[in-house]
Amino acid sequence: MTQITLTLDAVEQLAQSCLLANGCNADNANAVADTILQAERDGCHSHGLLRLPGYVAALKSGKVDGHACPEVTAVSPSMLRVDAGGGFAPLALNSGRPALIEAAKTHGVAIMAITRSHHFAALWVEVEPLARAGLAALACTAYMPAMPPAGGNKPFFGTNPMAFGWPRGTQPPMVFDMAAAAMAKGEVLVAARDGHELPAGTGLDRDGKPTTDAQAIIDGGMLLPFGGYKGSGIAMMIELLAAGLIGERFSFEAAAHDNKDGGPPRGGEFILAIDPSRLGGDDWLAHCESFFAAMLAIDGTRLPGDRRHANRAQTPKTGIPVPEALLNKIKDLGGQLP
Ligand code: NDP
Ligand code: PYC
Repeated sequence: MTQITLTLDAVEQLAQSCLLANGCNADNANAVADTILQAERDGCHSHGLLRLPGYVAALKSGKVDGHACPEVTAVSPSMLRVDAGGGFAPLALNSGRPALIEAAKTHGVAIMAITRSHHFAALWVEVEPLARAGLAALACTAYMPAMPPAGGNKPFFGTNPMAFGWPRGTQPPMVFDMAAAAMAKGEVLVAARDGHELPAGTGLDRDGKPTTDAQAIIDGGMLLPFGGYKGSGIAMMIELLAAGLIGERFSFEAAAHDNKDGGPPRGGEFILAIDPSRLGGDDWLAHCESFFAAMLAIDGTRLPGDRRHANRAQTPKTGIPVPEALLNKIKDLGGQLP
């Protein structure tokens, strides 16, 4: 596969110009392009430029409003609702974040519910700023049916990611971010594109047989929850938090209403932010740092997010490898390099 190396600026401009060319206003284009840039910068290629054709498809079909203007309302002093107005999630997140941080600092804990949004991104991008603001944060969202509940043979839960961020004072926050599926669908798409075999236990083919062939999962197969019934339970919890609790669509409802344009379906997101200084005592930070130190003293361990931070330090120097075929597709869709 031929790859072209782009600078970070070029990635951002490519994404922005493509979104602007397909019906986003500047606020929406900049918010989505920034999310794509962060993914590419940290080496999360499954949720970077790869997603741009899907974003564009949703704009072209009219499913997503590229001019959406999110509205933030306080349901109670510690509960915020952001009505994304049928737009992509990144602008809704940016719009609600300052009020969420303020409410969590004022009341110790706060929730932000995002509704009428279209989510196609990695979740660590969303909890990291909250952890940088000194808050513990949990975010989750549902998707469209991609895996069965434990024991079942029909996709019902989305790949349903969940991210957890923890503040670490002057150090970068710890951010753990995982799909409830054994692997994110985006990673399966990348593996199929690059011809990589998947680990055993990732999914089933269209006949319900276990497979390590990424293309077989995409072609009518399904993913499996990570860890059997445990991942299935987490996926169910995420459906309840990101749909039931906030009055948005469950994955099976999202699919029933989706126009199948390949872009993100309508759905919701649940974000919880907690101020650790309220319950953890004056020394909560040092106490938790001693926990991380004890954990990392065990040979072979690392913190979740370390891989991304290592990439983040390198990519401004090395640039971003983009498959030529993807770059050409984005150019065909109106994306322009500087
Ligand atoms: P991974 O399985 O690659 O990684 C899950 C987490 O485990 C990461 O925080 C990762 O950190 C950490 N990790 C991996 N290896 C180790 C290790 N040896 N020691 C400690 N921690 C480790 O991610 P998934 O495939 O589950 O998900 C990929 C992305 O897809 C996520 O960002 C998720 O938000 C996104 N997604 C989005 C969806 C949506 O609807 N918008 C749906 C599903 C997924 P590190 O990154 O540093 O390796
Ligand atoms: O990787 O499973 C995934 C995914 C779904 C929506 C966005 N990413």
